[in-house]
Amino acid sequence: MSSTPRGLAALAGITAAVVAIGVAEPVAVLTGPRSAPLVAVGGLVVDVVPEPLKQFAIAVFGRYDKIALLVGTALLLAAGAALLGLAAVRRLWLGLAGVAAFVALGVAAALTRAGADAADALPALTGGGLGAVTLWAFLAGPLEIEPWPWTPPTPPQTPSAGGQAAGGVPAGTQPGARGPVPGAEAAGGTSGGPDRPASADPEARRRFLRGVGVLAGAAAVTGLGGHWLAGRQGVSAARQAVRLPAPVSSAPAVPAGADLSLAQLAPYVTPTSGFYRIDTALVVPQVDPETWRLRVHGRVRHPVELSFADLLARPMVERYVTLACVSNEVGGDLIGNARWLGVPIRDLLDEVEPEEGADQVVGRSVDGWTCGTPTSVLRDGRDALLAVGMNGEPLPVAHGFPVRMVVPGLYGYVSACKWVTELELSSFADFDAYWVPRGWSAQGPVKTQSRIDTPRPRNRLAAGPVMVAGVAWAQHRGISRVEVRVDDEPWREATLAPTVSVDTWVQWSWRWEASPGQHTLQVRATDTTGATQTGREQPVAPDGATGWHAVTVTVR
Ligand SMILES: Nc1nc2c(c(=O)[nH]1)N[C@H]1C(S)=C(S)[C@@H](COP(=O)(O)O)O[C@H]1N2
Ligand SMILES: [Mo]
Repeated sequence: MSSTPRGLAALAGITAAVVAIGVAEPVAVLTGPRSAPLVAVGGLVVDVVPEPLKQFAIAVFGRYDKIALLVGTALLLAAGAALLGLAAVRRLWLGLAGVAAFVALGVAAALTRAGADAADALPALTGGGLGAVTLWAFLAGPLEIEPWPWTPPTPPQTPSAGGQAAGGVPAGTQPGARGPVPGAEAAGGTSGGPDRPASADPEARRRFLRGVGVLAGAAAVTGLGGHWLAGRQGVSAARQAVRLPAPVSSAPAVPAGADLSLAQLAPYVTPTSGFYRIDTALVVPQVDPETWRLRVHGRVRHPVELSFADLLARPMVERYVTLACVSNEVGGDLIGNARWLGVPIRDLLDEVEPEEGADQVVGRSVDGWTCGTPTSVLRDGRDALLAVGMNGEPLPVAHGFPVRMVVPGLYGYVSACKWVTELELSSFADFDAYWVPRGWSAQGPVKTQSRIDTPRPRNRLAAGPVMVAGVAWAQHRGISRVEVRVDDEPWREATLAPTVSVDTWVQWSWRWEASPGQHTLQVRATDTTGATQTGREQPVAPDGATGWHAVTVTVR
């Protein structure tokens, strides 16, 4: 029966952890969602886990990698808490030292987040404090369970003696057994010994389980309540109140025929709701436009600081730009095309006058994430924007509300800073942005790529004419040709749909006379510099995948 008290001890540890997390949540309503221990520790994990592991997580969990991380952190915490309970039932101080270690981890994680201040330690400290009290209550206090293992074996008891008639002190308790008394330890491993069945003290057991239920329930209520309150602190109301100004220069109209409107083909303009999302933020930063500031500073002659109103008062342009992620695999969907409204970054840089040699503009997000963009790219005339609008609406919170960067021709990790609050003029020699020390290239021009959207690998095709179609992109260079190949036949030129500009992807199509059997379709694109997409296969790290997208189908 010794497994029963062990189970109870583990349960005590887990309950203490639930109390700690549940108490920390409402405290984090005051100090900010990123100071909540689970989120803070998860964020620390995101920043420190080796890149291959992160790639593995993204590959395995895909869009759910963040949820997987939080669930994983919670499961590890639960396992650690169970072990703590087991340790604490023999040596209370061991359990409390373990709680202190967890608290130290939570505090360290919260304090090392960008922009953290001392108050961010509060959720972990309060949670840990009440977690420790919980552990004590179960193992030495009012909710006490029998220490394990029991030494020396207690003789069988009469029901009257086994209850807790004696003022809450469970009968049979061995005070020494839970203190740092050598005898208790010597008795370890007596699982075969004459343990007293836990059922001999059903009242103590019931009291214990009632304690677990009440505490875990109360923790769930405060935890969920805190979480709900934190959600109400979001900026969705502020976002809805934003009135976007009209652009002085509108986006060109999408030409008729730019969208072939085929069922499986990505639409020319990606609906905002379906736009991919990539960032390191475990909780989406909630940035109040009232208090938002943009500092343009560093190696400049005239640093400036702008409010959101200042930004909205500047001349705005609206442009279609296709944004792509460097982590997009060949054939992948981490790419989308939207209509962005924003202030040209070029004009701002002209005003602050970057110093000679300041060849990198570091975009810094409120959460500390950074990207490094070549100053020359931002000033070469392309439509690099501080964007406030996406597809005619204020930026969605997850896509960077209130302000983000969008730079045609560069992967997002070197250019598309969401929740941006600083543009710091620096140099590539002096500063490495977030992904660079993690093994990614400091320079991230988008590689010429193409994708087959229809047919799809599992489509059943009938012999005869089949519309093969997809998208191709080489932002800011533009696509001049797309070719398709069936098996080892010669490459055939596809038809390019019209497009708005060289800064967006283009749809392509090709009519295939399909014959029965299994066939592999391949696609490759050529940009306007005349360079044809390489067929050499390279992984996404360090600067973007290469290779030809291939789709194998069966025709009947
Ligand atoms: N603050 C912040 N901005 C960020 C990132 C990030 O992790 N944090 N990720 C970048 C990357 S890697 C990409 S591909 C784009 C994706 O933008 P989206 O989520 O709006 O599609 O955002 C960029 N901006
Ligand atoms: Mo990305």
